[in-house]
Amino acid sequence: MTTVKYNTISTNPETDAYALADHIGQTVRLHGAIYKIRRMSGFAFVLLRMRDAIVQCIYSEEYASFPITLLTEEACVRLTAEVVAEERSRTGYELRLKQVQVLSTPYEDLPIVINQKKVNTSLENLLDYRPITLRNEKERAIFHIQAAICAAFREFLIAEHFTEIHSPKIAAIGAEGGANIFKLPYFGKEAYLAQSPQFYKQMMVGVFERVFEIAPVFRAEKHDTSRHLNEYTSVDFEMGYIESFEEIMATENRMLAHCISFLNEHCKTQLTLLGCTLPRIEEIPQIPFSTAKEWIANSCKRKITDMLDFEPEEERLLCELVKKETGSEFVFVTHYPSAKRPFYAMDDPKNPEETLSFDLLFRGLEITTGGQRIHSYQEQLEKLHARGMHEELFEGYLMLHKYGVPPHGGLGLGLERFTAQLLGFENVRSATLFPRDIHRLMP
Ligand code: AMO
Repeated sequence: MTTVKYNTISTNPETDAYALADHIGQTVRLHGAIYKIRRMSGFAFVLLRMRDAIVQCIYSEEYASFPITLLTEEACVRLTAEVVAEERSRTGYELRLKQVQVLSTPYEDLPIVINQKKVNTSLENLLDYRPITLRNEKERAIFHIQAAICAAFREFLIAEHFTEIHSPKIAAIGAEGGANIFKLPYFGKEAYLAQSPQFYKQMMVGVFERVFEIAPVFRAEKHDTSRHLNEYTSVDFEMGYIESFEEIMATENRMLAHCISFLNEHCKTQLTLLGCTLPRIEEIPQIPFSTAKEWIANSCKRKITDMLDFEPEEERLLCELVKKETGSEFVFVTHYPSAKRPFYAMDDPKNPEETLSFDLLFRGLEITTGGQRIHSYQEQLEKLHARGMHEELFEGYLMLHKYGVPPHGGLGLGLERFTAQLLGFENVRSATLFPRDIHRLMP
């Protein structure tokens, strides 16, 4: 596999905190925001929030050519400092401030304390003050990890010959069906916000064979739960010339394993800060939906109320059972009932009541849906008609089937859900930069 360098650390101490150790005995320039000033007797610790880390500087009148009163928390500064070897320091050096250029100072004091280890407040407050709470070291680490997850997926998919695409987010029809679609006035017509890139990624299989996209999608979910957002980032891929839908699961299995080793390599500091233990991924176990349903019902003495889908509690219980039995924190549930899957899902020729599709559950929550798609024009028309859908509306999409497309399939993974489960959060909003939910449109 080819490797793309991730966040390459240069040897420029002005921007790269990790390069400082190479400059012991020298005077360096640094820039960043003053994160915290801790006054001691006769000197002060000044924590500077740099692009990649928070570094501790020492202010003392003995070395500095400016008064400490010039420094205020959240001021953006350019500093000159001497890097002096210091055995007692964790880093092996201390940074003695010499000069400062104040580039900007905050207009007001912050309404919330952000420079403790953790922002000590409710999730609501954390989100209300997002532009500043994200500056907290731990909050920032979450999104550093999320960025690395995307970098890992990209690296893997590019190496596996997938081409990145950018499909429209304004569409004439919904791809996923159901009522959770946002309507949009569009120059005298009605348009919709894309629920997924489903149709476009399938169309692009006819062009590039293997494609992926990491982009926002929109769901008009009216319910207010810890796992639903109205806008989330979907990691989608679609691949042609598959021989079975198991190939899609195998590709996701490898993509996730690559992601975990990528995070272990590139995000140690952030993972430690967040106290996160990454899961081990070997071969992810698979279980058919109907077998899983019965297993949960029998083992947990529960009545099955919905034969077509899982209740959230059942997903949680299934993950517990799988972990106990196999040690895996992931499980693929396969062969979902046809009645519950979208019209593009391929039915199992051995049992048309079921589809060649799957969900991936991780630590009690669905993080991915995927499966094989119908590629025959006739078959697709029949399924549309059987569902009372109008083929005229799908003219653009059906060109795919009409003019030939290989057997294909793919998946969509919710980035925020995956991040939240990985980091052990109870609410998907904790892993969302600026969540959009039924109550929240700001900031
Ligand atoms: P589905 O609708 O199951 O499938 O969505 C795929 C994955 O997206 C995430 N997800 C959500 N995350 C946060 N808030 C939501 N409201 C939300 N809804 C879904 C979940 C889910 O597993 N086109 C298919 C995918 C495919 O078959 O390729 C689709 O969108 O993690």
